Amino acid sequence: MDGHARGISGAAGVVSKTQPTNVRYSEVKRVVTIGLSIWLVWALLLPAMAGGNSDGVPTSVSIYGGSSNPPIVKAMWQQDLTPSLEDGDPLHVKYVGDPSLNNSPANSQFLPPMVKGGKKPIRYWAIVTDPDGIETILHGWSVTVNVSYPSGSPRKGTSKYELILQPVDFATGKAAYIAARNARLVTYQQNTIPPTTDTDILFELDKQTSAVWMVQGELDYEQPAGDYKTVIDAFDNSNTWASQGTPKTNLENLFTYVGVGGIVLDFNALNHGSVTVNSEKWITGATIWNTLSAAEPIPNPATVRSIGNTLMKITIKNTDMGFGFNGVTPTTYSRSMPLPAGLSNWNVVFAAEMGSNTANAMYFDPNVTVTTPNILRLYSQDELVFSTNVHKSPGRSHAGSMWLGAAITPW
Ligand SMILES: [Ca+2]
Ligand SMILES: [Ca+2]
Ligand SMILES: [Ca+2]
Repeated sequence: MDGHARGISGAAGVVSKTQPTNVRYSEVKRVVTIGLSIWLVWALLLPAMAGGNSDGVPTSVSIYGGSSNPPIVKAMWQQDLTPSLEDGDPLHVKYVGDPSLNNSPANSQFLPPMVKGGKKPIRYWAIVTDPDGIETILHGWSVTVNVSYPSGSPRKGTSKYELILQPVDFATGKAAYIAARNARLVTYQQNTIPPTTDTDILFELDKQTSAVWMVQGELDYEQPAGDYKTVIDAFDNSNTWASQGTPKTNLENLFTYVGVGGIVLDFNALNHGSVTVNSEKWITGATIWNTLSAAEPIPNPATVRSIGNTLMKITIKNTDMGFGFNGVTPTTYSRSMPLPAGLSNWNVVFAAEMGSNTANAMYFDPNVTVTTPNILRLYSQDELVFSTNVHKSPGRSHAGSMWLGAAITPW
C-alpha cells in the first residue's frame, strides 16, 4: 500500500524495488484557472433562457419576517471522528491566537484519507441562541453551514456545499462542547456585548437558553489542501437571520485540510531485460492502472497515481546495481539532457520520465535523487518511463533498487 516500502527479491535479469514516500506540508500557494468558471456560468444560464419560451405563469411569494431579534451563533467548531478530534494536530498546538506555539489561522487540522476514492468525514458544530427564545429556532432548518474551498487553491474560494445542522440533546451537546473546548477547537462570537466566553456557553447550556446543532459532511481525498472557510448562519421563525443583525451575529472560521503528497504504484519491480553496452535501453510504462497480484515481483507497465490533495512532482533514485564507477570520487550528475560521454564516471547511468513527452526526461547518475519537471495533478495518474545506459559491465547480471517519492509542488 501507499507509504510503505515494498521489498523484492530478484529472479532473472535486473530487478528493482520501489518505495513511494509521503511528504507533508501545511502551506499552499496561489494558482489561477479561468476556463472552468466561465463554463459553469454559461451552463447555469441555459435553463433560464429556455424558460422564456415556455407556457409557465409567473409566481411570487412574500415571506413575513425581519421584525424580530436575530439569532446569535455563540460558538462553532469542526472536528473529525478520531479520538483526538483533529488528526492533523492531535496534540492541539495549532490554533488561532497563540503565536508562541503556532499562530495558525485555523483551530482544526485534518488529514486527507490518502486512499483513492476515500472520504474524510468532518462534523460541523454550532451553539446558537435567540433573544426571543430558543423555541423560535428549534426546528429542522434553522441553522446552516456554508463551506468554501481555500482561496489560494485551484477552486479559488468557491462554495463547496451548504449543509443543514440538526439540534442534538443538551447532555450530548454539552459534552461535545467541553471536549472541543479542551482541544482548543472552538471559535466564539465576538459581536455580543460583552464578547461570548466559555463561562457564558456553559451557563446557557445548563439553563437551556442556548442549544447545540451538528451535521456531518465529507471532504474527498483529492480536494485541494488549504484553509476552508466555514460560515454558520441561523434564522428564526420570523425569518430574521443572524447575518442580518447589526452587528452581524453569524460566525465564521477556518479549518485546515493538511496538504499531504502521496503516490501509489501498480508495479513493484522493473526488469531492464537484456541491454547492449553503450546504448540507451528504454522501458515504457502505461497510463492504464494494473492490479498488483500477491506474487512479486510485478513488472507491470509502470503507472503512478496521485492519492494526495496537493500537486506533486515525482522523485526517483537508483542504486548503481553493482556496476561501479571509475576514478576516486563518483560523479553526481543530473540534468534534462543525456550525459555526454566522459562527463559521468559511473559505468551505468539512468534516465526517467513521467508521461510521453521526451522533453520531460531526466538523466542522472546512481545515488542521485532527481525530480520530474512536470506535475502529477490531483485525481490523476500517468505513465513512468525508465532507461539504463551501461557504459562498461564487470559482469553479466545485475540487480539494484529504485526509490520513487512525491514532492509537494505549490498550486
Ligand atoms: Ca428572534
Ligand atoms: Ca488544532
Ligand atoms: Ca500500469
